Amino acid sequence: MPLIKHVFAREILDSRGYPTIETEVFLDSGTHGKSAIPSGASTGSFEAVELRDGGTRFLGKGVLGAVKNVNELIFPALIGKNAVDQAAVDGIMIGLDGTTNKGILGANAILSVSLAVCKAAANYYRLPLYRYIGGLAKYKLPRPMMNILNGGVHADNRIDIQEFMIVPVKESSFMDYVIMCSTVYHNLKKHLKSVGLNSNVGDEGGVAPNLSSTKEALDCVMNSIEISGYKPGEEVQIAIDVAASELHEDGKYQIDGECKTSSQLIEFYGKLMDDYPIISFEDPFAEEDWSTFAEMTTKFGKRVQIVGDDLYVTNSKRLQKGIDMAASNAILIKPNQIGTLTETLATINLAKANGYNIVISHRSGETNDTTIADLSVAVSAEYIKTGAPARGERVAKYNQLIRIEESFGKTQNCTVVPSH
Ligand code: 2PG
Ligand code: MG
Repeated sequence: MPLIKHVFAREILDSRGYPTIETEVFLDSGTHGKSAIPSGASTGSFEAVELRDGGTRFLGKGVLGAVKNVNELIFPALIGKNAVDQAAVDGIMIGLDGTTNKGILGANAILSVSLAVCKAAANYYRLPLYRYIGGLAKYKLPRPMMNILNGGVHADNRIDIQEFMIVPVKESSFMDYVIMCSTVYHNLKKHLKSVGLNSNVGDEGGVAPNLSSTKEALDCVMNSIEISGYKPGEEVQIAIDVAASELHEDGKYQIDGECKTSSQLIEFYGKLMDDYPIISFEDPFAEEDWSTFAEMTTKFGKRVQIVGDDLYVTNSKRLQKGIDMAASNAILIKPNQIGTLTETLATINLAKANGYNIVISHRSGETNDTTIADLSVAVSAEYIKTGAPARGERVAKYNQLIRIEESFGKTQNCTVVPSH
């Protein structure tokens, strides 16, 4: 039984240049695991607490308090504990924190230990992380939802919708998905340059041109699919993350210079679906607009994927409410929204048991930690959303999936099966 010998956290930088926490766990066997925690910009209000120091250092975003909590409180509580018993390890930290939102120790502190313990235990058994988490399952690789055009709070332009993603349609190898998406991405950049628009990238590696409406953004994406030689709808589809909590004001939604009621917004989405091959709407409404989510799911749930991100915040209680109300048919999973691996897996299991699609997701502020790539395979998620095929911290996840796919060819019975 591998016992936890040492836990040590430090402050490092994330992809936006803000501090985040990195934690290393050492076992008595000499094996080791390391994790680094991402950070969101369009965060849901019901997410577990990301502990920041405040004050003036690092513009208040320091995480020395979270680091201290790991080194001085969590480490003593975990020393000598069995690293393989993930639920017990996570339970000890949840108990030590004692709040429902991990507000004392910080979800960033707790998750960093949770993931590093899991990685150390996987290393102890010399298992790939996905296999240690997933066990003897028959695995499939996720399909990428690649964010190629950024708006909302992830970019300094006038596009209201936060993410425009492309999704390969036909079942294929992960490498073929990557080739397809990367081709479209580069043609999008070329197209923007050719029409005199900026092709610099936003936080998640997607371009952030100065367009001013949803339609203009979608036309650009369609154009780049076509000039790449792919048929929109048949070979490449579109997914969007509206991140609508950011557009919600006094019960209405501000989009494309107009103020829309919830039902007008549903109508707007219906029109978008008629005009463009959109297969997935993430957070089409604000995080507390449950009834409109349910209305949209009743109306369009057979036709498209409706994904709850800020709506569920990877929290099984909120997901249960969504299931009871039939508020969506898919969930976005971000481990740092809830703060432990055990709770993340519980939410995934609940979603799967109720027929929801699983989309494993990065955050807009990332690190080179590739845990989500392994997690997506471990739970056979339908999709992974981890940004554009650009920027090291995004590409790190795609590259890890390329490696996993390669290892399947050599070692075992994986199949890549169609989703949704
Ligand atoms: C989202 C995410 C990731 P953030 O809204 O889905 O794309 O953004 O990490 O800023 O919450
Ligand atoms: Mg989102």
